[in-house]
This record gives sequence, C-alpha cells and structure tokens, in this order.
Amino acid sequence: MKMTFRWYGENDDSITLSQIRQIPGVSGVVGALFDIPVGEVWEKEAIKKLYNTVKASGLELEVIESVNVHEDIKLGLPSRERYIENYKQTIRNLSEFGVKVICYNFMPVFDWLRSDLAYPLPDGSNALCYIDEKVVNVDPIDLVKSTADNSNGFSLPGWEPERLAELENLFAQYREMNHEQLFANLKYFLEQIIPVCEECDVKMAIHPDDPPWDIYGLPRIVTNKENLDRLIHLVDSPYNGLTLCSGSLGANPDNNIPELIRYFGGMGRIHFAHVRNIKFFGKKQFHESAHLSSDGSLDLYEIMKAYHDIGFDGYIRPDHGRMIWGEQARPGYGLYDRALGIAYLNGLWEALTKNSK
Ligand code: DNO
Repeated sequence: MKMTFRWYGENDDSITLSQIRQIPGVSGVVGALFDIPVGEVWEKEAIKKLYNTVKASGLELEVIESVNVHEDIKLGLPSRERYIENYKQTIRNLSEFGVKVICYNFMPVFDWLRSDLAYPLPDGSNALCYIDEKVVNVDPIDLVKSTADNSNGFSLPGWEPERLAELENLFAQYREMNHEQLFANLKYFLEQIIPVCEECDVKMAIHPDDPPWDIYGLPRIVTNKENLDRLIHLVDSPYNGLTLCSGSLGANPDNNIPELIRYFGGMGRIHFAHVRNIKFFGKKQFHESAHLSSDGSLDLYEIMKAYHDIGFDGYIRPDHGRMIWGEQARPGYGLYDRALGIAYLNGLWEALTKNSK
C-alpha cells in the first residue's frame, strides 16, 4: 500500500508539506485545485504549479481528491455535454503530471453531512458527529450556514460556496429524480470518461455517500454492496473503481467493511482506501473517533487484515481525525490525530506483514 495524506494547498491548509513529509511512511499527498469552479477544465499551468510544489517537498502527487462532478451531469441536463468534455480534458491534463487516481463522488447537492463539526468527547478533544434527528429537523439551508460558520475559517471539502449558493434552485431540480435516473446519469458519465481514463492510465475511484442513505429527499446511490457492485459494472473496466471509505460506508452497520474490501478489492476495483473509525451511540447516531479499534465501533485490525489478505497495493490515507492538543484546523483535517492514525495503520500493517511470513 502507498500511504498518503490529504492536503488542501498552500493557501488553505493549516498544515505544511514539510510537516507531512515528516510523518513516518508517507509517500505522497492527496491534492486538488480548490479554486477552480466545479465543471471547468483544470489547466496544465495550474496543475504544474501544484505538482512542482509537492515534488519539491519530496512527496508524490498521484491521487487527486476530488475532481468534482458538475450538478448538470448528475441531473442529466443537456448542458452536461460541455461539462463532460471539460472533465475529459481535466483527466488528460492530470495524466501528464503523473496522476494515477481521481477520487470523485456522485452525491446530489451535498457532499458529506454532519450535525456537529466539533462534538465534545470525554477526553477533551472534539470530532465530527452525525445525529440524524438534528439533521433532518433542520432546514438544509441553515445546516449549510452553520457548517460554513463553524469550520474554523476553512472552506470545507464539497461545500464550495458557488455550489451551495443556489441551494433552493438545486433542490427544485432534483424533486423528480429517483435512484434509477441517478444511476442512468452516472452510467452516461462513466461511458464517456472511462475510455479516456483507459487511454491516459488514470483510474476513477468513486467515493461512497456519507452518510450512506437518502437525505432531504435527495437520492443517494453509492451506499452498499449491491449498489457498489452495480456501479462498477455500469462500465466494466478496471478504470471504473472505488474509494472504499470505511467511515462513510460503516455508518450503516449492515455494511460489513472487511467483507466489502475482500469482495471489491479481490476484483481489483479498490483504487483508494480511506480508513477511519466511528463510534455509534444510537441508530443513525455516531461521532468520529481516533483510528484505534478500541476507541470506535469498527475493527481496524480486521479492516487492515482484509487489505493485507487481498495484497492491496493501492493508495491509502487516514481519514478524518479528532481535533486534539488544542489544534485549530479544518474540521476532520488536523495534523495530529491523522498522523497518529497513520502511525497506527502502519503498525498494524507491519504486524500483518511479519505474521504472514
Ligand atoms: C470528506 C471527504 C469527502 C470526499 C468527497 C470525494 O471529508 O471524504 O468530501 O473527498 O466525497 O469526492
């Protein structure tokens, strides 16, 4: 496996590349160009700048998270053609700088959703938290506002202002959309981009919906084994793969994460692993926890064992961490707890490797 760390760039991250470089075992960063409006082409000049900055620090830039998909593609509007052409060009441009995997999602309107960004934990730290009744009983527009207001001054991934400014309008456009139509729109998108990925040797890795169920009447389709299986066969190419996020899929206890890893990883369709833990405290209620198995509800040993058993050699990153030691950072994306997560994941991996000899 290749251990990576998500980085938001020089202007929008509290963490520096030299700090990342000093986390043991990290070979690369997972980056993106956050200032390009969703749907526009990522031009080579801008990619080159990011690439040079990352390489100069001694790290790789082989994974992008995310090239976001324009809402018109998800809605299946005629204007999607232009955005799909742009997406193809972005894939070509990224491939010229050695990018191997693009993480993206196909969630209508929102990306991930939480009710609290700084839920206090007994040890004095805080973490992202999801309490369903707090989410469903709030007007989505108020939730967006409170999320933006409580992000320690950082823009949150997937909550780009330009996408959310037109929230009401977007909701209206999705009113008639069902799961089947969303699947059809995903298929249409994949049929056009996967041939370009094959040509350029760039793998697509769809991120699961977080949490993995419908929200505010918006359909969500990247939620469970059956749907993941369906989507990788929409276009049956190894370039049409998954970001297996343990915390997102794990929010539904019916999803058995080690089983999903063995199944989809065994088919060579997991290109990017997001590994983190969550702790349930009720139905559709969880807070994020330290990566350690005993701190949450998921068994990280079993998760890493599944990756080890399938001979996983793709990219992996620790996912959200708690905010600890007084750090002020983008919620979920501080340095300390994610670095602790990496040390732990590396420890599990070393033990699994030595024990299997
Ligand atoms: C949350 C992230 C997601 C993810 C996107 C991928 O912290 O895991 O925002 O990056 O869904 O497109």
